[in-house]
Amino acid sequence: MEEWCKTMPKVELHAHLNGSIRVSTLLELAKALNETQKGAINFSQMEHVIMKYDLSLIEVFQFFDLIHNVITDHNIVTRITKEVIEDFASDNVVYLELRTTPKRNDSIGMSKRSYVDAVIKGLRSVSSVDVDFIPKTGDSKSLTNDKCNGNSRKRIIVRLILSIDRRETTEAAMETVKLALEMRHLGVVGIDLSGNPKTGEWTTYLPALKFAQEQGLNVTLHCGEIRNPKEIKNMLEFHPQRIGHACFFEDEHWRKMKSTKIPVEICLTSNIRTFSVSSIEDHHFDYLYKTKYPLVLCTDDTCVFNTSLSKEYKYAADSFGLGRWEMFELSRNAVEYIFADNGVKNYLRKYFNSVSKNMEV
Ligand code: 6MZ
Repeated sequence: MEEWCKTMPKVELHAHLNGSIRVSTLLELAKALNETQKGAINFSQMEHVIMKYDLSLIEVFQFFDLIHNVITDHNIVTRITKEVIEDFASDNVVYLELRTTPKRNDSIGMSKRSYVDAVIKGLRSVSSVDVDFIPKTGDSKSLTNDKCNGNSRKRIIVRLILSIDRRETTEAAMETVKLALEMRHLGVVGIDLSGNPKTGEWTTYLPALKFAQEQGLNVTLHCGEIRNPKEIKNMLEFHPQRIGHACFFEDEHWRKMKSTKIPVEICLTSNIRTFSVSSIEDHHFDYLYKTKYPLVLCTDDTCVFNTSLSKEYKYAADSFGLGRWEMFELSRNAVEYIFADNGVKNYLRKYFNSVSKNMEV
């Protein structure tokens, strides 16, 4: 079944760049850093979090700090991006919205802009697969179906979402939104609010998030990753274009969701491993799926949670009794919730249609 899930075309809408770093690259970079700067990395802590199966949210965020420590120059950002794209493409992800927090680090001459430039360089440097990340003018009219085009090379369409970390200031968040607006022609399609849900107040970012929406950027919020009914209610009233997780929703939140139909990015392994949902049988995927609520299966952080999108589909199939056809439809439906323009959407709809005729479902 996992092999079949791998061959199925998939759409990934909730993947954090640095949480998806290859484990081998992380270890290699950590070793190199320790050689040049003795004690820069706490290896035993790193091994502990890599090997540990269940990670509390606190440990997950310690893990991110460790990953961020190895990013000591722009070339490393470029390399991580290139490898992450290659990994998603080899898992047959045909459309990927990759999110990352633009980082400013004066000690290494990195600005938020130069960080995102390094990400874009990573997209350009992939050679094993065609990476389509520049939006076509005129609503992506020139995106053509590979088969019609006689082009047999594998292709992945990538769009970027810039994240705001809940540790940042209002001004830093606004800088990220302005950067996203300036980089729309390079495939930036949205803004995400993420980071440790126990940190800060989301209202700190409201001016930046409102500005983003007013300017036509899509907004997705990490929402309900911990119990915080008031924050969940206020976030839903803001009406983001999508939300991630939705683990601690109460009846009043689901009632609101029923009328707004905000699509939910579901990350099964992440939610189970961080104890945000007590058991897979209790996961809200079941309720949302049965009520035909708009949802999309995603990975969150392939490195941190040792997963892939194929594994997430298999996990859903095993846990909730989905057959091949149901999984294919789940994957196809995700196209409706992407942030890219209608040209890309139409291309993907046609692509899924053509594949459905040849896939054994
Ligand atoms: C909240 C998360 C997250 O931005 O450096 N991030 N935020 N909840 C999660 N679920 C467990 N997983 C990842 O990728 C890593 C950053 O993404 C956010 C955190 O801010 C983390 O530092 P980038 O590419």
